[in-house]
Amino acid sequence: MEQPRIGVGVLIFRDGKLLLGKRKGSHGAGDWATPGGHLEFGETPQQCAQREAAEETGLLLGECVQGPYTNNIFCSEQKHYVTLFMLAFEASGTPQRCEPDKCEGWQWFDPAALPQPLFAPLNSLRESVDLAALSKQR
Ligand code: 8DG
Ligand code: MG
Ligand code: MG
Repeated sequence: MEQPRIGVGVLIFRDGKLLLGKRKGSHGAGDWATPGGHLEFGETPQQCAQREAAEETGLLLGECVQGPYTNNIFCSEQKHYVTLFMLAFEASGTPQRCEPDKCEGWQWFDPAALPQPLFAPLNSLRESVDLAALSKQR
């Protein structure tokens, strides 16, 4: 059994909409998730958010705001993640599918009308906080 790991999920808002992509090729395939990934040695959560957003979408993020965290155990995969969510209200560029083997494509969604199914950390987040309120927290 692996040790718990730290994931960073990036909530990128533009005109009140949230950027999500459909996961592919890894646990949570078919689920809608934010850009994100593993916190690497020596990184701050903000640096991780900016790096993952750039790697996965090509978007260049401005300053990020610390958001809530979630705790998720993926039983069938024997994985345990604590996800630190970071909020970004400034992102320049148009989202690109930079990792076509990992994502089926990016789309903007109204936080009040998110698609299903959601990746477990995002689903937990939605159960614990009001995403529409977060989207106005700039
Ligand atoms: P990396 O090797 O580039 O760091 O990771 P990745 O290839 O981008 O993998 P990922 O599956 O997108 O993200 C790594 C892990 O981070 C993933 O296995 C689970 C965890 N993770 C969370 N929450 C979130 C989230 O909201 N979005 C994303 N994309 N990953 C998350 O715990
Ligand atoms: Mg990722
Ligand atoms: Mg990544």
